[in-house]
Amino acid sequence: MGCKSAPHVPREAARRDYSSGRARCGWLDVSGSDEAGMSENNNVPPHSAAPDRTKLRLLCERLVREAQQKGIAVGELSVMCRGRRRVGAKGGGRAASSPPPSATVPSANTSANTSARWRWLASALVVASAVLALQTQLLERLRLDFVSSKCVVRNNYFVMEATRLRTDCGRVCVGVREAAEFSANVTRAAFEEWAYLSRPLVVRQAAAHWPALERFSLPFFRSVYDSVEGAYEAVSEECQFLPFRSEFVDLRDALAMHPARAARAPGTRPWYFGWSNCSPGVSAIMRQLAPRPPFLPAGSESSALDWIFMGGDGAGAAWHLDYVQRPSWQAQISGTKSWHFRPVPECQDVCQSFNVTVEKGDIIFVDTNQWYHTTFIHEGALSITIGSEYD
Ligand SMILES: O=C(O)CCC(=O)C(=O)O
Repeated sequence: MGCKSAPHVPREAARRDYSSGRARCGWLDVSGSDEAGMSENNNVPPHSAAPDRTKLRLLCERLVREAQQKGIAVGELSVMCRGRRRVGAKGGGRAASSPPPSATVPSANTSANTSARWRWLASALVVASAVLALQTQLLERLRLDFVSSKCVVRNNYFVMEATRLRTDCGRVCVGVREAAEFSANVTRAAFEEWAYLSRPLVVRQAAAHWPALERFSLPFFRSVYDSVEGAYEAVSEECQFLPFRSEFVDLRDALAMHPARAARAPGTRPWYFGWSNCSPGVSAIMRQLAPRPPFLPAGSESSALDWIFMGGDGAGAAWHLDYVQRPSWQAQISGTKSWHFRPVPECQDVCQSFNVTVEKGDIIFVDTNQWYHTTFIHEGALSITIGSEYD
């Protein structure tokens, strides 16, 4: 019928119309969405005040006339019209014998409304089930947390600070301006006098002969954890992994870092992390290479838990106070690290801050429950330490 396709018809509508052949133009005309086309092709004034029925009757008469001129039977025309109607009424089509177009508009609207309502209902259902699933997951996590937690109130700094025992400043820090220093040949008796005073001590070169100095490295720890069955799981399930400022999610992730980054090649991101080891298999290997300091008081080793810290250079652990059971020792296996100590708040008026630097082979003793502390790794070799608590 020679209708122009309307430039604003969306691509999808246009495609549908092309696929339905002749029906496309008639549908556009009858719906009145292409008034220019109707005016041009059907001689019905574009802004006629004539009611829809009159317009349609005129259109029908013209159609029938044209059909007759072309030798098309009225019945055939009616079949053609039926085809056309199906296209226009997509989603709620009616046969040609149904009421005139003006009457089909509300019906199309009704079915459009109904399907919109169904769509809305379906979306609401999807959102509701997603919220429900999330809630169930959260509740399950809370339940597991509660069941698996050994504490009624979970640890956090406010709770721990509020419940920590006040420090006896006179015993721990009054008059302390530096770490006490001993040489590697310190006797057990001499050391014992200082061991529980909660004052930082360094025994210089006490670990200098440990095989760990030759063996400990990131690839070494990776091969040990890779080879001992359940070693990574023991750390993640029963021990602690401290990523500090790195992005590592657990020990496996940290030990699997790219070799260039592990070697701290220029342009790679710096890293520092620590973990406690709960794998007896790994502990047995490490203990052969890093035995306990021989001058520790007899029977003072009830903790089987070793802590390893490695990385550098730059910041190590941030300022913190620990809430552990006992004082700790830490052997510097490689690299150089400075410790900064600050008295706890109740002692700040009578005690002072100070630093100490430990070198490869030194062992430091710190009551980390009594001194705020932070660490800094010096440039040069990677810092690797191993340590434990003692009592
Ligand atoms: O070795 C380090 O860098 C941190 C150690 C520490 O903060 C600790 O043992 O509490």
